[in-house]
Amino acid sequence: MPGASGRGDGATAPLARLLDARWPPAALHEILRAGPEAAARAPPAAAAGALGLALTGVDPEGVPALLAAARTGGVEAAPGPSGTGSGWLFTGSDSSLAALADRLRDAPGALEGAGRAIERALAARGRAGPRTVPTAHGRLVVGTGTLVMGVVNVTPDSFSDGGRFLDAGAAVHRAETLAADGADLIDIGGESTRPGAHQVDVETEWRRVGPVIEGVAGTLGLPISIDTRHSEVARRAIAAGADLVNDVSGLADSAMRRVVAATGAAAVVMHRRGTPATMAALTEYGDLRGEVAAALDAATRTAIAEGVEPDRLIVDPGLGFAKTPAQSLELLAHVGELRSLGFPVLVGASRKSFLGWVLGGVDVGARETASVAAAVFAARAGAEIVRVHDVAATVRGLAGVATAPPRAGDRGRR
Ligand code: PMM
Repeated sequence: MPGASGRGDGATAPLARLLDARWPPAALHEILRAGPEAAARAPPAAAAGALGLALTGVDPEGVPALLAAARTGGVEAAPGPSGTGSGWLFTGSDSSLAALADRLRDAPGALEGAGRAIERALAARGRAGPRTVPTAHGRLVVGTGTLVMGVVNVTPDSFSDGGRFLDAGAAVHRAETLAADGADLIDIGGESTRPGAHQVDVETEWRRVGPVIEGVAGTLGLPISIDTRHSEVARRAIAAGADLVNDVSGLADSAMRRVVAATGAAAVVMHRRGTPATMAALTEYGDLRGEVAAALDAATRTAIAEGVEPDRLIVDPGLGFAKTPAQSLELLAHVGELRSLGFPVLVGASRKSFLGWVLGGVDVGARETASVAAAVFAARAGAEIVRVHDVAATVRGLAGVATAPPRAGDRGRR
């Protein structure tokens, strides 16, 4: 990702994240094993009481003034988990943290950004109701009930459905089935991202996805997402009717950022390290949640600095991409923390191997119930969009989740 490599606009800018301590990974482990009903009973995202806030990227010179500002307002401060000296944990009420943000705005230069970062996290916590994400040809409306993104992989080798929809007619039919099952948007991909998968060239990828996008755009009545890391595939897909770009490389390529900015496509910025061939060896993190959030923050800032409109961006922790099963579980348990970045959050847990691990080693065909439980849990935890293969079962599971007003009316259709 742009930020992960230190490139981009202010990769070390202060970042504040409201912590989500309600679901330790062990508790989530049990919820996923128990199934969707247990997930639907998990406490909702917004809880009352003292808040924990992690602040990273603070200039060390500003730390004495930062701690003094916290003490003045009755906010408890302790060194953060990264152990780098630049990470701090604050505990306080909503109002005392807001007052801290105010005080930091008046503090010397190094801390002004910290004040803005805290303000942004608090604003994201308080945000409720519908929000419009403009896309290349229409819009998505998030915040009126969790949106279900149905997956169509036009590949010979995806881990979950590889080879089933390689024929364009079968893939179009699959998209129509997912739409009839209640999908709110359809994600079409032509390159497998399974660990160890080989990369596909642009022409091969386009031969797979082009006819499918042409076959569904404008006829399904749903926004279409192109799952690609190739800017040229994204460009052609948008010209053929795709609305958003789902980029598992997190807009790492400047050409991709240019395509997104020029076309007005919405974009999913996913976190990963390396490539499918190398990612299994890139799972060392000092502060997993903090590093994933910081990389997504840096990637979105780079995109915005290059002309992508902020309200077109969606972030995704990238479960399974350079994460061990335990790390994917931890990110899912705390996925609501990513809302502090200020963008809608998308989660893709469906059929992934960490669910097989949670279930004691079952293969991909036996992960549907846990996949639905993961989607329901993600919705409870604050994700606005879930990316799934089993749309009908997910829609049924989500029907019992009160994240927002009932799923009715304008749910993102054009
Ligand atoms: N996972 C896969 C592919 N694309 N895109 C996003 N945004 N998030 C994900 O988690 C994600 C993705 C791998 O799953 P698949 O092979 O079943 O599509």
